Parts: sequence; structure tokens; C-alpha cells
Amino acid sequence: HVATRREDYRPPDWLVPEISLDFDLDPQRTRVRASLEIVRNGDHDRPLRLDGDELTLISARVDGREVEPGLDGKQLVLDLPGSRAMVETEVEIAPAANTKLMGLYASGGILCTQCEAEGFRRITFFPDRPDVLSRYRVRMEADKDRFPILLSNGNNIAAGEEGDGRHWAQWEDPFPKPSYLFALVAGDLKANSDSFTTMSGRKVALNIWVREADLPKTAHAMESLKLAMAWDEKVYGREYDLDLFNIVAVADFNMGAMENKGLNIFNSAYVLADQETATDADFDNISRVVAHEYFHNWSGDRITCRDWFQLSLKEGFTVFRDQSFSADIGSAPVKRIDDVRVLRAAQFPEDAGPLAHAVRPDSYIEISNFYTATVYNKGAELIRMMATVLGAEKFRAGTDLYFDRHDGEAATCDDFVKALEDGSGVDLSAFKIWYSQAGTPKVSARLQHDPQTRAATLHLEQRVDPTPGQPDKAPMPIPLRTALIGEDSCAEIAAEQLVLLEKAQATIEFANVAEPPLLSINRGFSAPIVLTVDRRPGELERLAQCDTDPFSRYEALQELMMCALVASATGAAADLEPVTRAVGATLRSDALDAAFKAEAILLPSEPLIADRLDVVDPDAVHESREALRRAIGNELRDDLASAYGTSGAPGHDLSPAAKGVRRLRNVALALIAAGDERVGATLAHRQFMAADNMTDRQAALGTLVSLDAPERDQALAAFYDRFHDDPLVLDKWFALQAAAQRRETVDEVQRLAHHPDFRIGNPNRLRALAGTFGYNHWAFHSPDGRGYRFLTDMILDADKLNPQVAARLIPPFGRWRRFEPKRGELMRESLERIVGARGLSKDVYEQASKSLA
Ligand code: B3K
Ligand code: ZN
Repeated sequence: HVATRREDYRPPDWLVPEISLDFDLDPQRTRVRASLEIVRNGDHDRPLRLDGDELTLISARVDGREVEPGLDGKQLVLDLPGSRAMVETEVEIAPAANTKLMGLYASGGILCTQCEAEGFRRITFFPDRPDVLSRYRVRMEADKDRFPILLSNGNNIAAGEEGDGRHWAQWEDPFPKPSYLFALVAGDLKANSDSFTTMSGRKVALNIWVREADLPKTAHAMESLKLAMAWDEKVYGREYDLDLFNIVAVADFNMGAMENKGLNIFNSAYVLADQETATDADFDNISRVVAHEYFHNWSGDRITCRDWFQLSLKEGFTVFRDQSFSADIGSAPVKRIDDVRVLRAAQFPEDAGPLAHAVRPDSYIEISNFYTATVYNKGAELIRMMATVLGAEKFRAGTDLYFDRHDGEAATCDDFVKALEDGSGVDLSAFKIWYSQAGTPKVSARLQHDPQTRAATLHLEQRVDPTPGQPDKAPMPIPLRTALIGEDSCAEIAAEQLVLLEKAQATIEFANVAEPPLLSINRGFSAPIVLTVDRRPGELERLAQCDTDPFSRYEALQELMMCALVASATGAAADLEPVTRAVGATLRSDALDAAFKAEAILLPSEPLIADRLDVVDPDAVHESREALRRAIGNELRDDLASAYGTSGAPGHDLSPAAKGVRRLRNVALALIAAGDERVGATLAHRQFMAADNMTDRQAALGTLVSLDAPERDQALAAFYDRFHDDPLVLDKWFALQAAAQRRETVDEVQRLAHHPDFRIGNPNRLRALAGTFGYNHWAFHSPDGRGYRFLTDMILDADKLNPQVAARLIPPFGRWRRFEPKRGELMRESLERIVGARGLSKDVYEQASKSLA
């Protein structure tokens, strides 16, 4: 398997300004005729190379004459004498046999496409790279009964009948685009139709296409779409540019969704929702993903990436945009807490492990493996840092210039930073290192106070550990929003300022600090770093009460818990008293809202605790966390009971306030059960039976699945009976059991893998079972290695069908070096077994072999 390297980038030898595609659609055998207008790019005599993958070539023509093209690997090679040519190919593909779900495939009777990153070559021969932009004309023909709806990018310009039960449609997309944004859908679909009037007064038709039975579940996605369209006009000045915007939901999809121009294709999990089947988190995720894909119309489609190393140009920026959108339509502090939780759960471990790579990577074997938390979420954080440094107005001037300057182009991350600099007049060159240097910076902070002189001195130090291929690291610019809080007054005594740590060390002075100060630093998580603050006992507890920044206040309580958890996981004496006291005070606070309380009192996850340990013993981590949960459940019985009794959240109410109340009630329920299993089981079962919404039902079941109570199996059976015909809810049923905190979970997942409803070929179902299990720290790391064996078998079985999805199950193994020797060795052996398997895909090979290194 050969690596592609960023430094080898060369502009394309040939351009394709126009392409016509003609599809004769059939699930078993689809005929694709392509006409490419080819133009030589620059002065060279290299042949035309067209990418292809699993295509059966029927014929090829150059300027109307049949030719016998050469083949180099999977590429079709044609010598073209002139500077222009019309190249026509005819190929056959088999959508129903396409289990990789890349290219044209079938999902529940619908034919659909997924082309990013390199799926278009599975449809026709083409220079399948993002810097070749073409205008697309598409004609498709299909059986009218089975495929009454025929969609592609852009506008529907003609349609008709063939008489033999077949019909056709023609589509044209006026905007030149790279092949990865091509899309086609054919199926028996019904639309929820609406419209949006843009800021310049153009009326855009909006459709969300689903199977007829799912139509009632599309209202929230439609509302989210209209909110996103209005938000992008207001916040970025971006208007939609076609008269039509289509969204299609399919049940089999490798990722969340895809931003194809004018025809977004979605995993149905990010479209379908109603009160009875979707949780508050599902509703939020739908808003987030609908907005994300919509925002790509500008940050991705109008301006695309020059090459796949620049992926974060569109993904980091678009994640930043969707995060800001969600913050604006919901609770901004809670959204920030959520985003940081995702970053710490997914990106920090990636950056600290064998798969660490830069936001703009230097090489890849399989680009699908680089749709990572680093490219997406760390990419968003680095844009957030630049936005923080610039301030809202200058940042907007920068993005305006970016959209204006690069419209219609395939751009680079450097272009983006340059536009921010030129638009704002601020030099951001120091920040570029965030694109190229992998690893999470570690910052240590110490605040010294002299009551006599009233001077406070902040000492800062940073370092970045080596990552694969990058042994020596340079200091990075780290913007730290910083304030001082009075220990006695419980108020801000030094107003917030932005401290930019640029070198390895820095000292910052504060004058007129009369009372003992508490350091409130990295407020709002202004930099994606690991921060260690040298603190006196009692400081964190006080900050958890007094910090004026909601994120830092949350962080203080989390850190207080973490210190206790790490202490007890390493066998040191842990004083749980200050923790329960602080949790109690948070629960009783009148100043905090329910959503914030819920986030703040939620214990750090087991993987997060493990990240703090030099040698991980998963049993010790589990015991330590359970002990703290028990202590909180017991000590704070009354506070938890009154939190659980909070009213004001009718099931249909999706306001941030109602969602917050449900969240707090359900976090409280889990802690009550930790304190007293019997009380917890009774409450949870009662809630499960009475629930009029999926948030409360799933949370109740989530508490029950980890208990050894008779109510557990009753509730699981009742849930299955009611919802087994709804695939998205059935995914929850699988996931809840795979997440259960019990010794038996490893047996359970093995049984579930043989359940008649388990479908290894459906990515959502596979992720619900195997993906969830991989992050069930205690169960996955079962000391006998059965958890490892289960996931290894799953990965190898899944790889035969869908390499991309199989490869995404590997990261839990990558942390093998950090575990106690017995488990570490078992994990390493699992990776060896994967790498040694016959017929392994390059996706899985790359992830497993790099994990061993
Ligand atoms: N751009 C797509 C990613 C598709 C990747 C497939 N390997 C989804 C998104 O980020 O919006
Ligand atoms: Zn995206």
C-alpha cells in the first residue's frame, strides 16, 4: 500500500470543464455513459489518466473514434495529441452488490451515491481529485414504479416517459464542482416541501425526501434547515445560490451526511425525529448536521479544497460554523461544554496515540482514514483561536474576504489564513503551526501572590510531546482568556484579559491584587490544550462556586472530581468530601440553570480518567468512578431527589430550558441508582413505563441496563417489542446493551451479534453494537481478553464488506502501550491478528499497522 504525500502535489495535467453523464439505472446492472470535455492544463506531454475502481469498461472513444485505452493499475491511460478532446466512456456497475457504500449503491430500495473522497471513480472513469472542477449535466433513466423520483445536483431541466415503464429526468448544475460533490438519487420517495426566501428576496424550494411512512418525522430537520439558511445570511452574509435545495435520507450511510451541491444525502439518523423515537440529543444532532451540510454550500462547495490534505479547510471551518450556530440557537455555555467533551473524548486521545497527525496531514495511505476528530474538531478549535484573537468584527472581515477572493476555486489552508490576515490587517502567521504540528500542547500554570506588595505573578510554561514522525516540537501560540477571582469576595478582582503564550515560558504580572486570588484561566476553553494548574487545597472547590466564566466553573468541578478519581484509581487516599460538598452546592444553586447543573455534576468518563494515568488498570478506574458515584448518591440523596423532582419539561417541549430539566433529572436518576440500586430501579422503571418521550425512556433504560434488577430485562423486552420495526430506535436498543456497566456485557454483545436484527452491513447497526462496545472502557478491557477478541472479529468481518466503517472501529486498540502489561499485550496481539489477516483492505491495514508502531 503506497502513501500519498502532501509535498508531491502537482496541479492536474488535464482539466474537465464540462461533463455529461447518462445513467441507465438498475440495481443489478447500471450502464453509465460519460462524455468529458478534456483540456490540457499547461505545457506538458503527459497522457490523460482517468481514475476507475471496480468498473467494467464497455467502450471508450476519443473525438468519436473508438480507442483501446491502456491500463496502469486502476487508471485508464489515453495519449491525446492535441490540447483538447472529447473523451467518452461506457461502463457497467452493480449498485446492489456495492457493500462499501461508496459510489452508486442501493439502500432499502433507493439508489444513491456517496462520492467523497474517492467514490466518483466507482461510477465512471474520471480525474477524481478535488481540484478538477466541472459543470455537470446528468440524464438518468429508470423503472418508473420502483424509482418514481429521480434527483441530481442543481436544477431539473427536463423529464419524460419512455413508454416501456421507464422514465427519465435531466439535471444541470450551473456551478462548477469537483467530482466528490456529484450526487444522484432514484427511489420511491416522498417530500416534505417548504420554501425559504433569501435576503435578496429569491424564493428557494426546499424538499426533504424520505420513505412515505417517515414523512411525519421530517419537521425538525426542515425547521433546522430554515434556521441555518437564515443564520448564514446574518452571521456570514452567505446566501443560498440555487432555486432548489434537496435533502434525501437513506438508512445505509458511512458517515453522518454529505454536502453534495444542491442535493445533500443524509444518514436517516440525522433527519428523522419525533417525540416518541428521538432524544433531545438526537434533535440537537439533527440541527447540527443539517446546518453543517448546509453551511458547506459556501465552505466546501463554492470554495472547495485543492487536495485532500487541505480537508480541514472545509471541515474545520464548517464545524466551527455549526458549533457557533448551535450555540446561538441553544445554550452557548452548555454547547461549549459539549464541544470540549467531544474534543477530549475523541481528539485528545488521537493526538496522544499512534494515529496522531496534524490538522493538515503530511501523508496518507487511505484518505477515508483522515476524516478524523483532529481534522474536524481540532481544525475547528484552531479557527476558534484565530477568531478569538481577531474579535468578531475583524474575523468577519477576514471571512468576507475569503469567500470573495476564492469563490469558485479549490483553495488551501494557507489561503484561508492569508484571507483572514488581509481582511483583518492582523498578522496570524504564528498560528499556522497549529496546522502542521500534531500533539496537544501541555501548559502548566502557577500563580504567586504577595499580599504585601499586592502583586500577583502568573508563570506559564508549555511543551508538546513527540508524535509519530515529529520528534521535536516548537512552542505554539496559545491564547488564554484569563481572569482572577477573589477567594473571599467570590468576585472578579482582575477583569478578563487575553494572554497569548507564544514562547516556551512567560510571566504575567497583575497589580493591586489585595485578597488571595484564584486563577481562572483558559476560560471558555480558549485554547485546545491540557492545562495543569498548581493549586492550593480548596481552590477548586471555591472556583466551582465563584468562577464568573461558566465553562471555567464547570471545569473547576470536573477537575475537583478528576483529582479524587485519579487518586483513588492509583491507590492513594482520596478525600471525597470536598467533591460531594461542591456537587451539593451546585445542585442547590439558585444562580445556575438545570442544563448547566447536569453537565457540571456528571462525572468524568472512565476513558478520560484513564488518560490521566501512566499505567491504566481499567478495573481500578471503574472502581474509583463507581465509588464516587455511590458517595454522591448516598451523601446527596435529598438534593438529588429534589433535582429529580424538578418539573417543567413536558415531552413535546424542545426549548433549551425543558431539555435542560430532562437532562438534570436523568443525570440525577443515574446517581440516585448509584447510591441505592433498589430505589434507582424502581424510579427508573416507573419513568420508563410513564415516559411520553424518548429522552426519558432511553435514560431510564440506560440506568436500568447497568443494574441487576428484574426490571432490567422487562424494560429491554418492552422496548424491543414496541420499537423493533424502527431501525433507528432498534440501534438504541443495541447500543444501550453494549454500553451497560456490567461484567456480563462482553457475553451480551456476543449474543447480540447473532441476534436476527443485527446487520453487519448497516453502518448504524454495526456502530451501535461494536462501536459502542469499543468505548465501554470497563467491559471492552475485560481481563480475559474476550472484549478484544469480539471487536477484532467484528473488524475483520466488517472489513470484507465495508472497509471504511471497519477501520473506524480500530482506535480503542491503539492505546495498548498505556495499559497494564497483560492487557497491553492482548491488545497488541489483536492488532497483529488484524494486520496479518488475508485480503485486508488498505483502510484497516493503515489504521492497524500504524497503531502497532
Ligand atoms: N464531507 C462529508 C464527509 C464524507 C467523508 C466520507 N469518507 C461529511 C461532512 O463532513 O459534512
Ligand atoms: Zn463536513
